[in-house]
This record gives sequence, C-alpha cells and structure tokens, in this order.
Amino acid sequence: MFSKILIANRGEIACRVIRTARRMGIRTVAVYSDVDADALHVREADEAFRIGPAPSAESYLRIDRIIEACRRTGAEAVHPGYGFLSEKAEFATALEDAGIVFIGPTAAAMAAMGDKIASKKLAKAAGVSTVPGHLGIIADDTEAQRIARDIGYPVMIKASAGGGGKGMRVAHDDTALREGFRAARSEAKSSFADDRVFIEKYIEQPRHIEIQVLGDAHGNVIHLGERECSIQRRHQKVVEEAPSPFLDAATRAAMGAQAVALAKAVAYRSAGTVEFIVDRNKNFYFLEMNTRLQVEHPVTEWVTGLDLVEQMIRIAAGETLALQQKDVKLEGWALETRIYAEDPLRGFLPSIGRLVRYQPPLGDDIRVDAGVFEGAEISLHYDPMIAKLVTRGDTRAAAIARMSDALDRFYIRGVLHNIGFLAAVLGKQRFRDGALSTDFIAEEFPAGFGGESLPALAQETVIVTAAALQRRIAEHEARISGQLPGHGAVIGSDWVVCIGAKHHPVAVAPANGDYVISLAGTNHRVTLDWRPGKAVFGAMIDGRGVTFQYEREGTGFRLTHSGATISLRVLPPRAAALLALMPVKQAPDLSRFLLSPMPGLLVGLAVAEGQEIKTGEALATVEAMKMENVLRAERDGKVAKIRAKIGDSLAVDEVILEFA
Ligand code: MV4
Repeated sequence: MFSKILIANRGEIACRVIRTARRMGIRTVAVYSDVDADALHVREADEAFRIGPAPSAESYLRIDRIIEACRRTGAEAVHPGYGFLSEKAEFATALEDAGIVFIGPTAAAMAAMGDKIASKKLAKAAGVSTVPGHLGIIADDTEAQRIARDIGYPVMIKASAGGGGKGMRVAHDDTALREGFRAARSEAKSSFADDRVFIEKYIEQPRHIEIQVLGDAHGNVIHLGERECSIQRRHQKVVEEAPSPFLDAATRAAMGAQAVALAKAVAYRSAGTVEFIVDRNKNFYFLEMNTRLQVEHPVTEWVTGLDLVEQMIRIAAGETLALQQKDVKLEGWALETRIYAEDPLRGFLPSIGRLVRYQPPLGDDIRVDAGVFEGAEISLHYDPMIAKLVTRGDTRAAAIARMSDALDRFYIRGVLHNIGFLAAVLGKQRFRDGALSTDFIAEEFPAGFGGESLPALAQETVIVTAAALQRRIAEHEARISGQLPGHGAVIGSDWVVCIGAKHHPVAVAPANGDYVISLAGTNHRVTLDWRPGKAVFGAMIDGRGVTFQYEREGTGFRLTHSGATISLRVLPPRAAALLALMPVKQAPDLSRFLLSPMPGLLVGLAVAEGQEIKTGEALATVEAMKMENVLRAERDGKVAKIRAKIGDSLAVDEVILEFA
C-alpha cells in the first residue's frame, strides 16, 4: 500500500479523498492555487504544495506542476478527483512516465471512452445496447438528411467530442435537420476543434440512469447498481438517488451486465460509470462512460456500504477486488442534492462572496461533503458548489423526508444559494411519485424558479409559529431590566399576524412553556425551540415537527420553510389597523441605469459619456465564469455618466452607467 498520496484537486472532493486516505493510514499532500492557500483541503491534508495562480489553466490543470509537487513531497500516487485532469489520458501517461501511480483507469481506457463515436462503436461491439443511428463520417447536410430519414424523425445530432450538451441538436424534420447539422458541426469545431458529428434516434423524455462499475488490474469487474440522475438543469445534475425508483431487478441486472461487459472490453480498472438513457418502456441505451469518480458517488456508497475512494486506492495499489458480484447487496435508499452558490431567482447565476454563516445540518443518516467552512470565500475561479447533502432511509419516502428537513436546517448566509429551489423540487408531488425525466425541471418550473408560495396548510403553520415567536420575543423584552417603574411591559394576548396586505388575528396564551394559539376559531398547541439569536429552530405544532429559519427584518421577521420565505410582522391589533393606512413605498426607477446583471469583471465599455445610443447597441461587456456577456441598450437614448471603469470587479446590480 502507498504511504503517501497527492490529491490533484480542490474543494469537497479533495477533502473527501483525504478523509479516506487518513482512515487507511496514508499520508496526504494537497495542492493549491494562490486563492486556495487557506482552503479547507489545504488545512486537512498532512502537507500542502503551491502549484500556481488562481486560474485553473495555471494551477490545477498544470500536469508539470503536479508532477513536481509529487517529486518534492515524495507522493507515490495521485488521486485526481473529478473535473480538472481526472479524465485526461495524457495526465495518466505523464504520471506513469514519472514513475507515479495514477489512482484511476489506464490511459488507454480513458482515451477509448473520450470520443463518443469511438466509444459507441466499442459498446456496440461488446454487445451493449446503443441508440439506433449512424456512426460513419457525414460529408454534408444532404447526406445528413438521408441518414436522418433512414433513422426516422425525431433525431439527435451530437458532436463526437461533445459534452455538457454542447454541439447537440434535436431535429423533428428536414429543415431543422439541415440547420441543426450545420450548427452542431460549427459549434463542435469551435468548442472542441473537432467537427465530427453523428446522428441517432432521439429518445423522448428519457431518464438518466448510470451504472457504477469497479474493475481491478487482474481482469475482475463488478457493478454496484445504478444511480438515477434525471433531475438536471441545463446538463447540471441537481438531485441524484440510488437505487432508481424506475428500475426492476431484471432491468437492473441487464444494465449491470452490459456495463460490466463494456468495462471488460477496455480492461477497465478503477471506479467508472456507464451512463444510459432509459425510455418510458424501460428500453435502455448506452450514452457514454465516465472514467472517473463521479460527484454523486456517495449515494452508491450508502446503498452498498462500500467506500469507493478506498476501492480506487486499493485497486491502484494492485490489490484484487475483495468482493464478487454476488457479494454486492443494495440496501435502503440514498439521495443527494447539490448545494450551489447561485441565485435561483436570477437564472441561477453564480453568487460569489464570503460564507458569513455556514451551518450544515448534522444527524444520523445525513452526510455532508463540503470543501468550505464558515468564513471561507466562494470565488469566481472554480465551480460554485458549496456542498453535497446526502441522506438515507429504509425507503425512498424516508430518505426524501430526511432530505427535506435537512434542507430546512441548512443555514447559509453571505452568498445566495439554491437550497430553496432544492426544497421546492423535493416538495413536488411528481418527485415524490418518482415520475422523473430529464425534462422534470423545465416542466415543473416552466417560468423558472420564483421562490415557492406556501400551500394553505403550511400557511397556517407559519401564522401559528409566527404568533408563538412574537410572544417569545415579547417575553424576553419584558424580562429586560432597567425599565421605568410602571412601564414594565404587559404582554397582551391579542395579536395580528400581517403577511403582506393579509391580516390574520390570533389569540396567544402561554401553557407550561408552550403556547396555545387560537386562529380562525381553532386552537393549536405550539412547542417552540427558539430563543433570540437562534437562526434555525424547530417547532412542534399539534404534535407535528417543523423546521424554520428565522431572520429579523425591520420591525418584523422572515421565516423560511420548504423553499418558501415569508416576510411578516406580528402586531397588536391597534398597530395592525394603522399599518393598513401607511403609504406603500415606491420602488426606485432603475431604468435610468445600466446595472451589472451578475457579479463579474468589467472588460469592455463600448460607449462614452454624452454618446447617443440605439436599441440593441452594445454598451458594456462583463466577464463572469469565463464567459463574456455583452450588455445592450434596451431603448434609444443617451449616455449621461459612466460610473465604472474597465478592470472593475462588479457586484450584481452595481451601476455601470447612467442614461440621460
Ligand atoms: C440523448 C437524448 C435523447 N436521445 N440522446 C445529453 C448530454 C449527452 N451526454 C447526451 N444527452 C442526451 N442524449 C438521444 N439519442 C437526451 C439527452 C439529454 C440528457 C441526457 C441525460 C441527462 C440529461 C439530459 C438532458 C437533456 C438531453
């Protein structure tokens, strides 16, 4: 076994690998870029080595720097995590040449699976079910059209070098086909410097189900069942689970056997994943093989009881797989949600900044894989994932209930995040029914995510909890010493819970530390686990436990539960009556300003002060997440004042210029 390994990655996956290595008695080396000098993976490793400045291309993607780090620290092997160099055959080869073990597949297996046309041919030859289609070179759009008609519409055009949906088009007829063929080809050429595309039957409303495999260096390959990852947003996985609510034992066994056959065909060693799409009739088709440890591997670990990183390390050290297919038992259910620093209310743009508060939920059957700590910074340079939240249960329903509650308890301030969106996904009846497909998010949130509104039942829960909270606040205020004689607070029993223009009168009575709240003629008993300063609290309402997040807001507060945030005030009846007479504050007119729609760097200004502008004219360019975003004039006008300069770091909604 190795005595020291290096982790060529950052964030949660670097921390995850370090954790297992430590348990195995292996020393660990972290590598870091300048912005990561104080990152969690650096703190948790036994030693750390700087490999360059912030941009990945100058640090985490530098093969030479990583090999130098191994040499300097004496690391015998490298775990690549996911992303970065994890699927670069060239990296595996370079390590081998340097006498360092790559904790992953062989360079040959990575190369064979790196190209979609080649891997599909390989899969077909290994007896794996593939989508009907054409794998030859296509000369022009006339030939493409002939092929598409042969296959039968709808078809999908895919780039051989593609990934993440790039260079991919659906066509339902000849016109769309010709157009899509040209578009896919030119996108493939500019994105991957490889314009080869292929055409296959389009599978409508598929599920994405993948099989985890493990192979050793002695020809043994087993599979560890499936993960269902159908809940995606723009090719970004959002929720994953194991097992799939859709597969029966026979389909699982058939998919598993094919995944093993494919892995054997390339003498696969290490952990790998064979991706399939599955149609509504449970026909399944190979899509691609990922030759790395995947983000969502924890759900497989929980239903199999295995540690995949440990397996990868043992395999890389030359050990024979300690288990055979018959030893693999799937037990219970596991779910994973990915917590991102992003703003779901603004089209999921990344939200960077400091994690002013970070309190993940703790408890049995909850696993949080994170690479951050309270006070850490989420930067523009890397993936904005904050953590992976994993829950398990004996049944799918139990795992979902635990996840919903864990999301309610996950407390993050300082950056925006998608926890409310995740809670809303899990709250959908269709999710609970397991009726998943890759179109789930587009169909369930057709207008995007606007923050959930609470169903009637939850609304009642919020009102009752708010009333009890206000009573608790009043009790604390009444206890404050130094009040003038005769001015000691008297706590009334009648209150009005104001949510927007809606006023809900309540009567509140203390009862042995609990409260009895009377709302619309019904009494509710509330046990409140809250004191001032507590941001996450539990309430027991008529015997049912609910978790809320609490935040003061002006003279009122905000309660968050299950993806919905409600602003409210609890006032004495007289104050509530006056509130209705208060003038409503007007929102400021922002149309006079060009605001940065995202956090980023101002890299271009196309206009000058005093310049007349026409609708659609480019005004400024903001770079964010390696993409240049051109901001254009929404109407004709004139530039009055320029308020930012090139090179400025812009916050979201920061003013770039003023119109006259
Ligand atoms: C497909 C498909 C339907 N029919 N191929 C998307 C990413 C790439 N790896 C393959 N993808 C798809 N290929 C055929 N013949 C639908 C998708 C697809 C998809 C697949 C898995 C997970 C999410 C997806 C979202 C949109 C489209």
